Amino acid sequence: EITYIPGKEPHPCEHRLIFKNVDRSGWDTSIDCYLKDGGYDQLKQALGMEPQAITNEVKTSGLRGRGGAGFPTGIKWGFIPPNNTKPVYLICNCDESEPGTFKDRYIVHQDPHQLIEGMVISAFAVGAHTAYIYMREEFPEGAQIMEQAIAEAKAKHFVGENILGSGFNLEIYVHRGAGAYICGEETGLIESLEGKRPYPRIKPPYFPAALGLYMAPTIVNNVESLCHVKHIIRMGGEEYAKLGVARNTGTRILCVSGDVQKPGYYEVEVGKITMGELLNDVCGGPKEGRSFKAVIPGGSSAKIMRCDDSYSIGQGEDKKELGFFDIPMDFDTIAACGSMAGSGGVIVMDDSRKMSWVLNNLNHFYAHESCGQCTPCREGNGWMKKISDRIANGQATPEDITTLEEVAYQIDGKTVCAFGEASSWPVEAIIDKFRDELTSETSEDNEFISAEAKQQMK
Ligand code: L3W
Repeated sequence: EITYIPGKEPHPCEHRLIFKNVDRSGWDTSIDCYLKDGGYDQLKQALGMEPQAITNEVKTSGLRGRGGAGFPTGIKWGFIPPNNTKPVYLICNCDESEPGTFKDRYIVHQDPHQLIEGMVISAFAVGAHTAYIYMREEFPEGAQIMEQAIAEAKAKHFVGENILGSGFNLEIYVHRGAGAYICGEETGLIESLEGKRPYPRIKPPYFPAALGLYMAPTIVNNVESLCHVKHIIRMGGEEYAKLGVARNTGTRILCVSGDVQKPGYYEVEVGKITMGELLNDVCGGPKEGRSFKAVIPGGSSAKIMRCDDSYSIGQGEDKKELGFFDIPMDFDTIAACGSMAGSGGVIVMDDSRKMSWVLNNLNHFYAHESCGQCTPCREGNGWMKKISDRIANGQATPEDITTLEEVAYQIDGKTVCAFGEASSWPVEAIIDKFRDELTSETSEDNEFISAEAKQQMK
């Protein structure tokens, strides 16, 4: 029987695949510990399969990427050109930087061999002989743990040349980033890995699966996604697909932060739990004397949702109205409600939070992290920060809100990468949902704004 560190036991609503060994008592990151738990058994199983059969299992499983976009993993693997003659690369995106997201770090820190096993199976499936773990700069200990785990796995022939006598070779390297959010964007990451400034590349037309690292086919997957592959092999794609709901299969780790009694990470079946069950039952409800005001459901780039709103989803006979707390936590429903499930970071705000502060906090982050390649993003995020500074400091006029909204829409859809949307969506949504509150913090006759400045603003 598995026991957990007292006080860190999973909630009964959880279904742990990936986090099974996280916070488990007597568990450590050594390979001996991992092997005692059936570690690398799925690698042995996978090496006896045809690579295409592994990809087919992943397609059947319905696994969708856990990094943010929710793109089907098996389909992505299938984009490697069939007539390819170049080396294929596998990259594990461990740049986990989306505010509100803190799951991949626990996999790395507490169960590194699960990630290595998932990576070797995935590399075998896509025909990669070189794999990189792009590790966020702020995870120095994670990099050490992974290096150590790779060395242990190599010593036991799970990584390296002729893995377990199969004839399959794979080297895995840990590459540390330098502390930039944009390096989590897959093409920025690839540029950084090539030793360049991480300016994202234009996609389409060329996605990394066709032209990626060194202009060769490259599969970039999130840490959690790669770990799921091991479980898909263990269970079979069809069984795995029975977890979760249609088109939103398996489990995923939700990271809940902010104004709840019990913030933390919770691995649940996708779509089997509603927002209300997550926040009230699993996370213990709002803090003493407070009520829930707003939630960002999928990392800071996802659009904010009001807890007192209802959401109309579906069409025709399937059309229905959902109260906020009745929204199931799956990719498609959250998207239909106008936001996104993203990277699983659920940020909760209660009635003590001022939206001008939330807006300002986010704008500071994105203005700091814009890589500066595209003018609308580089300049626009600076403007948005300055305007929201004024709103947060009570130095804004109502017109500032209109200008801020216009700037956001001038960024949205006009940049090389998704950072444009990631930074403008939060602003658009906060203004859309909380315009009255923001406006109430402004004044036509704001004493802090000189007549000259007011004239300039016009
Ligand atoms: C080949 C095609 N490949 C799509 C691949 C593409 C990528 C994946 C998803 O942004 C999300 C975003 C942010 N041929 C393809 C194809 N692909 N069509 O599928 O692609 P895409 O463009 O939908 O998304 P993306 O640019 O990868 C990622 C959200 O993430 N986000 C979160 C970031 C934070 C973390 C973290 O901290 N862990 O991930 C922030 O912006 O909103 O929706 O692989 O190549 N025809």
